[in-house]
Amino acid sequence: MNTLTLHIGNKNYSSWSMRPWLVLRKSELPFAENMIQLDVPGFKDKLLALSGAGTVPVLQTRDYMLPDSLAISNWLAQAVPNLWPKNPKDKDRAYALCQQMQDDFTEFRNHAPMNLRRRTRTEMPKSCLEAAAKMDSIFADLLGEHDGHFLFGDWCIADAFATPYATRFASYDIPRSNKTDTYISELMGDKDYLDWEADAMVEVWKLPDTDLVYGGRA
Ligand SMILES: N[C@@H](CCC(=O)N[C@@H](CS)C(=O)NCC(=O)O)C(=O)O
Repeated sequence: MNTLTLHIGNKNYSSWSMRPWLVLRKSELPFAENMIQLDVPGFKDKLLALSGAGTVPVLQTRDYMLPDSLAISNWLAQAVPNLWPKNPKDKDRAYALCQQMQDDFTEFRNHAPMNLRRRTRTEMPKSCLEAAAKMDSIFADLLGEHDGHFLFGDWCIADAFATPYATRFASYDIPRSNKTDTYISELMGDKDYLDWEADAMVEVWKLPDTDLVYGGRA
């Protein structure tokens, strides 16, 4: 029996849920998943029944419910080695970058919501493009600094946090450097990501407001 259950939102849209799900896959710990359909009547009560945060993801461990994608990822990193970079300086930087990816880039997140089914060439407002360019330059600098295909060399939690952003660049065809473009292909070619994406493609729930942003199709 699995002792871990990850409570998540819809796979097509829930960027926060995707991150710890990818970390769990990389941890190789067995886990069950429970999907809660978001933005339908009664969904908030279901989230509040899981934890006071009232959001997903939530990791249900043997003893307690742990909300927040970074807290969950860090819990897993304490259970399993090598989910953070081995070099302590890089570990601190990777952690800080995850926090920045959670809190910053609001204009990018709001204008280009994660929507894995979407592929459009979209005219985005300047504020969105500026935030995306800032992220592109952070990614390109880190990729230039480290050997390997990922931000800190080997795959780590920061790459899980970057993956929803990678999909936004791809969904709306947002300009990026060659380095970042290659990195996006790496993240979106990952076998665990592809499993998540395959589930998203067959989901029947739709969020029309999200599908329609900047000329998308319902
Ligand atoms: N900081 C939290 C944010 C989680 C979050 O906002 N999750 C969204 C789903 S993508 C949610 O639960 N939204 C429902 C709501 O806020 O009512 C995390 O990293 O887990």
